[in-house]
Amino acid sequence: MTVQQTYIMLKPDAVERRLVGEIISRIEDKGYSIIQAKLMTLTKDVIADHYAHLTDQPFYPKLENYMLSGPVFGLVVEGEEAIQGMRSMMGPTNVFDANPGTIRGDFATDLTYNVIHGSDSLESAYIEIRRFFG
Ligand code: DAT
Ligand code: MG
Repeated sequence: MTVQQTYIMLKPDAVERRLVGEIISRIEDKGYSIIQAKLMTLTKDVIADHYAHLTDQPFYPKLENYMLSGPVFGLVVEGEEAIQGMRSMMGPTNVFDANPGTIRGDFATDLTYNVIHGSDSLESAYIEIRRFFG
């Protein structure tokens, strides 16, 4: 068991739908700590860095518009095995496979508008925390 930090981002639909408190409650109830947090408005450049693995995809313009559509709430979450733990709490990328009880399973019905981002590996957590918190 290792204490890890992961980058979590509550996407524009989560902020607009006032789900921030509910989702933070779930993270804290699980036993993780929030060690940094801020509301931010993203730029096209930051979005392209963050989703560099997807810029060639046909759905990228929609994803970019979505991420530009309002502020996001970025968090650094810390806890035992927090990277995989948060991915489990989020549910899978495909919301149609996301079980009730997961954040995407409970709050999302659309592949793009899926409420939450979480780092998927130690390496991406390190890069993403630096990208958004310096
Ligand atoms: P995740 O957010 O689960 O880490 P990802 O990094 O593969 O998934 O993709 C980033 C986001 O891009 C994802 O949250 C929603 C969007 N996305 C991924 N695949 C998609 C698809 N086939 N159609 C529409 N949007 C998609
Ligand atoms: Mg991802």
